[in-house]
Amino acid sequence: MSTSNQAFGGSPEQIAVRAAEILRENDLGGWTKAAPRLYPHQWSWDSAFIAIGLAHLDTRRAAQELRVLFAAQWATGMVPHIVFNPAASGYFPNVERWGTAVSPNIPTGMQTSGMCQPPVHAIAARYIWEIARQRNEAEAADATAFLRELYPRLLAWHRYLATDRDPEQSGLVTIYHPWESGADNSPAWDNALAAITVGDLPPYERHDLKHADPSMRPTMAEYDRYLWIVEVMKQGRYDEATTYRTNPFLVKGVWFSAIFVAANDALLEIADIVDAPDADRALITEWRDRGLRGLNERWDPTLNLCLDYDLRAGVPIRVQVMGGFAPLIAGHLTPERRAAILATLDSPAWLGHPRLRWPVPPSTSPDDPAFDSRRYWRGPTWPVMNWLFWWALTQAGETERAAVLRQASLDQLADGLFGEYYEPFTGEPLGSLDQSWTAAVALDWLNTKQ
Ligand code: 2M8
Repeated sequence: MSTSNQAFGGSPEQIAVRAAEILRENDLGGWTKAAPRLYPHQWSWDSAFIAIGLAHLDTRRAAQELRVLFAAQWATGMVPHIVFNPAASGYFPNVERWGTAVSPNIPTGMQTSGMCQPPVHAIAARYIWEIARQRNEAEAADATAFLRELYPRLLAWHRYLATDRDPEQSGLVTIYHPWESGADNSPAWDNALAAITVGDLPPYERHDLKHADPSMRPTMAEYDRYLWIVEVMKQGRYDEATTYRTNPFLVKGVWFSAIFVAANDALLEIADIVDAPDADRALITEWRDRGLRGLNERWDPTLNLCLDYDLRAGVPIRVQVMGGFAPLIAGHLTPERRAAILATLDSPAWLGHPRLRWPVPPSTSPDDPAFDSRRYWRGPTWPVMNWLFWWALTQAGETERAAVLRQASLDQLADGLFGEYYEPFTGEPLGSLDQSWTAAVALDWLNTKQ
């Protein structure tokens, strides 16, 4: 791991070389740990981004990343958010604390958490195939075979999200836990967490505080609630219907749902490549269109952002967080919505903020009262999220904006430290260094022309 950036000039070539090295260092043979020490296991959405970066080094190895993850898919179709490495210790909650062995749905012999993360996987699988096709015929043939193999699993994963996680058929995915959002301590979850009464919680020791500065991590009050939700889910044997009835945290997550829309578009393309039945295509189209309608209903014309919805409290969550840009990620923008969302993005509350070190989106707007420039998902900028914005802008044909964002993101990474997240005003790298998904997205930017 680099502890100093003194010998690092920050040229694109140097960034690419170091990014590839990090992915190699964090490679545990067919799968990649999310970070050298803080995250020693395989995380679901990290893996998808990692596969996108790996594809530029070795498309077969990239495919293997997703193959290993999907081997832990539950019988319900859920792809768990952590696949534990039995050889690693030092992360909490560990598999014993999760107690997922109580579920009849976990695959035999697997050690996983009992919840999920945003479904970037179909986007990643589609990406691998595209890159393989540009390489040579042998790689393209292997990538097509890989898509054939993964397609039924991707379909089951999406079916799970569209049914078990949306019994209301609202088009929006219900999340059971802030960890499922990926943006763990976002201010979006503050009220929903505050409303939770923590019951009889077995004692615990946090390991994350040994590997990261506690002032940047979620608070103890948040952790108590994170672990209490896990207790409740465990008591219900991770049964979906039970969780829906008993879970103290039940939120329609717009960022998650938007990624699901984009992933359904990718899955439609995969369905074409693998000659899937027309009935599948009709189903996936229905999920996608329902998602777009659901997001549309959560648009807030006063904030010009899309808002999460707290199902327990029955209220929209009025905060200015990155998730509000969900319609941009989902795509299929009407001219009015495009204009509105880009105006928000350019405004002083976001990319136009005068104090930003680089014009990359902070996880929470500096204008929001809950903004905290150093604490995790409450303000810092996340290179991997820059990538999602860049990708969505590219998909939307906003090539100039995408190019500016790509360059700003690479400027941010010129320190060679590959931070998990960055202080938006000073550009200081924070959290874990040599974070895998940061290295992965750098590789993608440096191998893409725009
Ligand atoms: C963070 O989440 C984990 C829990 O899942 C943690 O804080 O221990 C989040 O940033 C999440 O989005 C990410 O997938 C994970 C690994 O990078 O770390």
